[in-house]
Amino acid sequence: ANQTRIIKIDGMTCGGCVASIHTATADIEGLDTISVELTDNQATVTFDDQLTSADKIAAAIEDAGFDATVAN
Ligand code: 9UX
Repeated sequence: ANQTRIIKIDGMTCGGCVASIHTATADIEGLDTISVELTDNQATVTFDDQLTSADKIAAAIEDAGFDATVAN
């Protein structure tokens, strides 16, 4: 099924960080959309839960150097 989740992200300070997160998540199979909200310190993601998970997406953001926590 498709899910929408919010991932809280610490460590984003400029648009370059937003771009880094887009790059870090671009190849995740099953991730449909990611909206990185810099001033809210979060990203809203939609994905197919048969192919990926909020935890996997958060792990990719962590690998890019940010602190990412699934919020809901
Ligand atoms: Mo901006 Mo972010 O100079 O990883 S790119 S702070």
